Amino acid sequence: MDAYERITRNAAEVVTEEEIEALADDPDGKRAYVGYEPSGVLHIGHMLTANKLIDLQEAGFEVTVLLADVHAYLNDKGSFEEIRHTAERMRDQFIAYGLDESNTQFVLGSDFQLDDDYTLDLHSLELETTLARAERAMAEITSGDSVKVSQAVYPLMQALDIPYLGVDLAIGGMEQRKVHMLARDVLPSIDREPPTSLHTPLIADLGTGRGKMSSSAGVTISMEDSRDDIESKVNDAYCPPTADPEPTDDGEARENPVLQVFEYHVFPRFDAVTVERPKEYGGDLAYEGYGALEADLESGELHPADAKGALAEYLDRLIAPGREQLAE
Ligand code: IYR
Repeated sequence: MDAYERITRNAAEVVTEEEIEALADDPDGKRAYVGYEPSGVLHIGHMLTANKLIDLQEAGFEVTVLLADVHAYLNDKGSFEEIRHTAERMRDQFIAYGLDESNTQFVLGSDFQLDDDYTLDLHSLELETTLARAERAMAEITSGDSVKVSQAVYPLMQALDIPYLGVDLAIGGMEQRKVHMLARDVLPSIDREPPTSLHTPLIADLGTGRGKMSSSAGVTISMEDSRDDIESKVNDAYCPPTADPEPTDDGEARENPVLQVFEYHVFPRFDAVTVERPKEYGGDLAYEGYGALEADLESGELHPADAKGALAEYLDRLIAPGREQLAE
């Protein structure tokens, strides 16, 4: 796999292709980053962007993980003290999950976001941005009904993080795309380059295949889950024998979350996947790529129950090192 393919595989969107091609031509020493509001326990949402960071490390990038404590505070996630404490626990879990420790820089937002220069640049961006635009950028990040001033400041700080961290590429889930588009528009007003970004897809709720899997609602997988927890959540998952399920009766789109987790979590991290089956049901199946597994589920060769059994096994292998870390 060449560098461009590795950098862009499984991405929902890159902005722009030409800019990513230029980075892929000479990735050594280039820097990519993701920011996370500290939340204590890594869950499948963090793991999706972390997989992309691992791809980027394999392609030669250096990686920064921003533990966005000030952002979490602005997004009403608790007292600053609590958030700080939580941030400290996350670092080791990322390493246990598979980020290359020698090549990952962990930065707390508060290490640079409270400096004078940053604050003045932030105020310049505030002057350049309407409240309506800031609010739109945050639509998929915040959940509260009323918009606070803090939530208008938040995306501008996220934009400013990019030049202050000196990164060449910003990574995030699709819910971050409007913040990155805002960053492209406003950073030139303070003589900074419009940033390049790459967005990972959103995975549907494991239980229903609707909406997006999140840590706050519905069924998700976290590093706190025991093997039994994983098995029971995966066993109860929505998994029709197709990658393209019918919408619900009320017209809501549905995905197959079991296939999505195979595609975005399992295959990027394992060279081959074996589905164990008793001899009388045809014996084990081996897959070297996601496409063949999807095709077998659709044709009926692979039964959803057997796919789920394998999914639980591989998810457990991904999560076990972090779970042990948490237990210490
Ligand atoms: N908005 C992210 C957190 C975040 C991401 C980046 I990239 C930053 O520079 C700062 C914060 C979230 O929703 O978790």
